[in-house]
Amino acid sequence: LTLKDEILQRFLQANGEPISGQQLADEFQVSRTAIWKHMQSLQQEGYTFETIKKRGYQLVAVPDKVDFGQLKQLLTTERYGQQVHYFDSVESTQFVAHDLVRQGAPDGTLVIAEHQSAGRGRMMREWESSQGKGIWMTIIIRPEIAPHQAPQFTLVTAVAIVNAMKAMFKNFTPQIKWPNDILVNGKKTTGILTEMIAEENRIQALLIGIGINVNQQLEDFPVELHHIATSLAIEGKESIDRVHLVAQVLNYLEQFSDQYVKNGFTLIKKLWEESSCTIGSQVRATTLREVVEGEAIAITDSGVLEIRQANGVVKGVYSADIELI
Ligand code: BTX
Repeated sequence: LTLKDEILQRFLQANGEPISGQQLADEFQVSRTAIWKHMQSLQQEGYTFETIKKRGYQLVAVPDKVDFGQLKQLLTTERYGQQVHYFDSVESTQFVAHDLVRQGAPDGTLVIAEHQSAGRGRMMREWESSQGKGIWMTIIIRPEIAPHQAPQFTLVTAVAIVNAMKAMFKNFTPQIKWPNDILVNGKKTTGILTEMIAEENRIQALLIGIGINVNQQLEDFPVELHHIATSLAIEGKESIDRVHLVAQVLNYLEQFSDQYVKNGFTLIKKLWEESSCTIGSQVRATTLREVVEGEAIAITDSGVLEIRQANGVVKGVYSADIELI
């Protein structure tokens, strides 16, 4: 721990009791000025201290940040989230992850940020990532699978997130919309972006980007997203501890990824279908080439969505935007 972290730990353990500058200076054997400088730097990070006359300083507010000491304690994983790269603000956690893959980051490395200035969805679409309100993260994984098995990882991830949410929240039910959204009450809370780095027939890494709207209120979203986006806090009517959700998602994700790599897609597919709002619905799928309308009847073992058109012909779509109609 750095001296700044030690000072912070002291205040966190004091449970709101004041501590004097002299006491800290004595304890850490540094000058009062040194203590004061570290406290100023903590203030800049969002910690608030009040001066209590003759008694010292009192910690009265902490910033709403994902606390990694706590994350480690909540993880039951062997690999996922065991290495963390945490940022206050980045352009996109996907970009950072690309660099880390080149530097040899191990399986399960987590990149997470409080804010993204250029968060993105599929096809370079913008992903709104406001400061401190959501979970903006990329997990670098290095599974032993062939490149054609990679797209299913979006579905594996969706199943993991939905299970994490169901374990934590009882007053709403998340649903998966094929291929990469999780909806609550028909609005989008979560997007998944899976990118693959491969050479010839071998996957080097998958970058699983996850964006979850957690503590935003409606006014935190730009107006053009008001009719499609929502947050877990809006739907659950309470603010949510992001660290617990990050941990749960990683715990389930490692479990389901390993399951998929070892035993194939069958179980994941069953779990996916149980939580899907797509299967059995009338949909309009817009692909790069065409628009397909009809009833979504199934996903195949390779993650393709099958749509039965009005003329009875069944078409498979690999990647598309889906509207439920
Ligand atoms: P997508 O292409 O399916 O969805 C993008 C569309 O979703 C946008 O065009 C917009 O209409 C809408 N949208 C934008 N921001 C939000 C939001 N916060 N909530 C709901 N809807 C929104 C989905 O792509 C994949 C998103 C992955 C985001 C993660 S965050 C961590 C990682 N880093 C990064 O840059 N992207 C991923």
